[in-house]
Amino acid sequence: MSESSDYTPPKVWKWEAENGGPFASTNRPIAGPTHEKELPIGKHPLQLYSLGTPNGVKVTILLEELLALGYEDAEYDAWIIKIGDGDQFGSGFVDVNPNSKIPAMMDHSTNPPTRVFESGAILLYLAERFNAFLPRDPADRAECLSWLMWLMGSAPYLGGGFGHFYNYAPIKIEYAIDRFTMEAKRQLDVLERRLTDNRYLCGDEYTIADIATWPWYGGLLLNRQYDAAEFVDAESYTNAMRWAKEIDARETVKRGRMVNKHRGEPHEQLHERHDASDFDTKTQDKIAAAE
Ligand SMILES: N[C@@H](CCC(=O)N[C@@H](CS)C(=O)NCC(=O)O)C(=O)O
Repeated sequence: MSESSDYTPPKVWKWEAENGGPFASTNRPIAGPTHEKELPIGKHPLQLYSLGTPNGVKVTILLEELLALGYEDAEYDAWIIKIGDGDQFGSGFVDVNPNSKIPAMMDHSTNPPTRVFESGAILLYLAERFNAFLPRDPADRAECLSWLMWLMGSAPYLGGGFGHFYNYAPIKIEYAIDRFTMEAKRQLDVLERRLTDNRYLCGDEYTIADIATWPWYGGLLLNRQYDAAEFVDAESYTNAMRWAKEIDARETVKRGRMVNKHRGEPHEQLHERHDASDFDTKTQDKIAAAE
């Protein structure tokens, strides 16, 4: 391993605006709003403020799954929060999520309305509210929540660790890439072993644990994350790959992935969703054709 660092940390770290790498324009060492901005509220009880990232699509996939099962109360408005533009620091968004990260959700069917932030908490809230995608049997439920919490604890090593240093960081640091590739591959092996004897993470049932995990690790295996499938030898995780492809083929997953997506193929981008018909009429290709 190359040893090349002439950096000695100062006694007290100071914030220099340019030291945040590609996210320097939005990264800051303090919380709280930067500007006043109310959030819009649409016609449905569930108001989602999000973006089509792995954390965001966890929620839109679950909502589309619930709607496909016939839970009409799962209809939702999905508003786009452009984190590259700093929308997550608007006062209205910070009121819903003091941590200034997507996804965040308001449920206006309660009085007063209920705020929920952290994608895992949103999945659990919706699964409990609709009594779906979460096993009822206590032992199965414990297994499912264990995998959900595993994902919530593990994904930051994949995104903030591996993805950041392999893909986004302005310099390639061998030590950091080695450390986080080791961990990402260890996590993939955890999944591989679990999915060797189980169709889904919690057994035979497709649950919020799969819905939370698939956008991260399924995305990595299917080469949608960090262009790193070859680097991590995705094909060697045969059972995790079988699981990733099976979930990828669900129509609900295809729809969920389109919501609040503002990059990629125009026909896959539905910037905002306010009605089920928006998938047919408001994708970016349709909007461009109508102009
Ligand atoms: N643990 C959080 C993580 C959410 C998160 O990291 N969201 C990212 C996008 S995927 C974000 O909003 N980043 C904006 C920022 O850090 O300013 C969750 O699961 O909801």
